[in-house]
Formats: sequence, C-alpha cells, structure tokens
Amino acid sequence: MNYKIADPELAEQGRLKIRWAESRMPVMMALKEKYSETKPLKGMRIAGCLHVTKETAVLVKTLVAAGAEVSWSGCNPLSTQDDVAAALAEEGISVYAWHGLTKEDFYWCIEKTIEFEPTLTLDDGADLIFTLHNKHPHLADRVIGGTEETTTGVHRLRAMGEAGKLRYPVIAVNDAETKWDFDNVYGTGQSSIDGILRSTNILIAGKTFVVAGYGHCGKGCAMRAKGLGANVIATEIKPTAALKAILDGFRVLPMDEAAKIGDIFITATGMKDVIVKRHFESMKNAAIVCNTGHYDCEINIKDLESLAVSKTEIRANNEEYTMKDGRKIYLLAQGRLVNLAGAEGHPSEVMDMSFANQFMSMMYLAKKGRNLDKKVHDITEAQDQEIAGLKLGTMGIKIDELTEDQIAYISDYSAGT
Ligand code: ARJ
Repeated sequence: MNYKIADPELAEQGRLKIRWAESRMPVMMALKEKYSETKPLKGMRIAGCLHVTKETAVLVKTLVAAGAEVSWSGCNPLSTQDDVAAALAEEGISVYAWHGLTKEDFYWCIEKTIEFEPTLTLDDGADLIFTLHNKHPHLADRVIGGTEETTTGVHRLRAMGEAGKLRYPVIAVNDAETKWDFDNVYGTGQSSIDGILRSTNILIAGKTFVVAGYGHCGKGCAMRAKGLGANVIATEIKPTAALKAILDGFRVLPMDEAAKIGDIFITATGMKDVIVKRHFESMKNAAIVCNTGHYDCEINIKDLESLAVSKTEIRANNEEYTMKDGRKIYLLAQGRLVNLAGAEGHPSEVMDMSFANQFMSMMYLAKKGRNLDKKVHDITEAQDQEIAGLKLGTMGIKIDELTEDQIAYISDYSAGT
C-alpha cells in the first residue's frame, strides 16, 4: 500500500469537495488543461509537505496531470481533511496524512515521502526540507530544487541559505506578490474569522479583538474583524508595522495592556511566546485565545495549563480552561492554525493564485533548477504578472496597456517639468 490515511470510505465525500474547489480555481484548471498534453513534469518525483485540503488536492492533481509522480504528507497535525486524503489515495496518489497526528506520526509521514527519493520538494513550513537536510543529506544532494509556501518557512530557509547550509535552491513562493498580498491578507482574514466562528459561534460586533502582529496575515484579520464590528487592537514589535496599523485606523498597544481588555486574541506573528503566563493572568473572564501563525508556539500553552485547575472540551476545537481564581479562558484549536484546524483553510479562489505559483515554480525548477545557486530565490516579476493576468482573465476583467509612447516616456531620463 502506497498510502496511509484515516478512512478510505470517505473518498466519495472527498471527491465532491475537490470538485467544488475545482469550480472555484479557474487558473489551476487552465494550467492543468494546458500542460496535461505536453507533460513537462514527466520524470519528476515531487515530495510535498503541505496541508491536505481540497485546494491542495487540486494542486496535486495538476502536478500529476503535468506528468509528475507525487508523494504527499500534511504539514500540520490538525489540518488534514480526511475525506480529501481518501479521495487522493483512491486516485492512486501516495498520501500519508490523517487528522490528529502525533509528533511521531508527523515525522513518520514525512519519512515515507522521502523514501520516494524526490527530485523536487514542495514545503509549507520547511519541515520536509529540514528533515531531508538533517537526516538524509545524501538524498538532499540529489534534489534539483524546492519551494516554500509560507512566511515562517521562508524566514528560516533564508537564514539557512545565508549560512551556506542549503543543499539545493529553494523558491520563496510566499514572497510573490500574487501570494502574500492575497493569500496572507484576504485568505487569512476570512479563514481565521471562519475558524473562530465555527469553534465559538460568538457575535464579533462590539468585541475587543486583539491581533498580535500586523504583517500581511495580521492585517487581514484586523480588517475583517473591523468589518464585523469589532474594536480592533494590534500589537507589534516593528515600528513601521505599528505605524501602518495606526494609519489603518487601529489602536496599537503593548500586549501587557491589550491582555487586560481583549475579548478575542489572535496571534499572527511567526514568533514564539507572544501570549504567556502574565497575559493569561490579566485576561478578562471568558477571553478567547487562538493562533493563525504556522507553528503552535505563539501562545504558550504550558503556561496556560500551569494556571488552570481543569479543562473541558466545550465544543469542537474549543477548550475551556478554568483558572484557580475561577476565571475561564477558551483556547481554540489547541493553539494550532485556527483557520485550518477549526475551519477549512483559505477559500479556493485565493489558493488558486498561491498554487499557480507553486505549480509554475515546480516547472521552472524542473527546467532550470540545476543551474540555480543553492539559496532562496524570489519568484520573477514576469511570473507574478502572468498569474495575476490569468486570474483577471478568468474574472472577465480587462485592463489598459501602455502605448509605445508611454513606454518610451517612463524610461526617458532627459525629460523634466
Ligand atoms: C492549503 C492553505 C489553505 C488551504 O498558503 C497558506 C500558508 O501560507 C499556510 C501556512 O501554513 C497555510 C496555507 N493555506 C491556507 N489555506 N493550504 N489549503 N485551503
């Protein structure tokens, strides 16, 4: 058996989910059709480590249609949609993922995809690249190139590249304009609120909503919470980001102050220990705490546990902690990505562009990866514009074009006032 999943019986439900995603991902469907004849990825063995969702299934099926062999694991213990995994396995795709993995299972799944001796890797959070580099350096040396989906992964891989430790080139999909200005902002904004609502069903209007981190993801959460009538407070460590939050109309406070007044807290920083013991100690009764960053270290759960006398799963993805003084604090999705563990991740429409970047980067690496330096590379401006153009086309939106005369004007340095 070339897969390990929770329940093969869920395949039919998974197939329908994927069909629904396909109906919202026109750029991916166009790429699939375009490359299924020529099969430019023929001969490539792609190992992927990325949330097993209906959108990811569309990416996997597009890679397979373009000729690749694929082996996949999830990149978070709580984000796998078991029905989607079943549908992929049914199609003969080698998938190792189920919801509720232990840490041991998590790495076992990654190891299974490494056994396949990939020529390309596709990561979200860089766990596959790290495992290859740390445990199987000889196999890493045979990899042509890889991609990385998310901010946290890109940060670490850039550090690794600068230290001369990368054994193959990596493309920073996250840093494409058609990824971080859309997926990170509008995707995270909507899906995080979706995760909060599914696990609480609270009224957002009138609540004090604290967003830790005003990067692309935090900005999206703040914008959508405001739209639902919340009073939004942002916390930051970076002066320019704090200023952006202020000029976007939000309050900025240190977390020590925000902790006392927030009703809902969401971390979107990529940093550990953003909410710790002293914050839990000063929170109001019934405060809700969750995270939308890649790793579950932003909220210090050990600190929360140390203050609690009991905990009860009060609803799915919602645990009620009772403090020694009787206050209750509610932790969503065990501090893991609330949008993927508590809901279904970003909507398909926005993943359409992120995954078009993944797909085109895989094609680029298959063709040119052997000639690239072993460091982190950005997506080209041409690829960004091509994907944005394709997306606009599928939306039936036309834009203007520069005339010859205008092109000459922008590069003319002799003209002045
Ligand atoms: C697969 C998703 C989905 C989804 O692109 C987003 C990112 O940077 C990740 C951080 O781990 C999550 C990823 N993402 C969001 N929504 N991946 N399917 N529906």
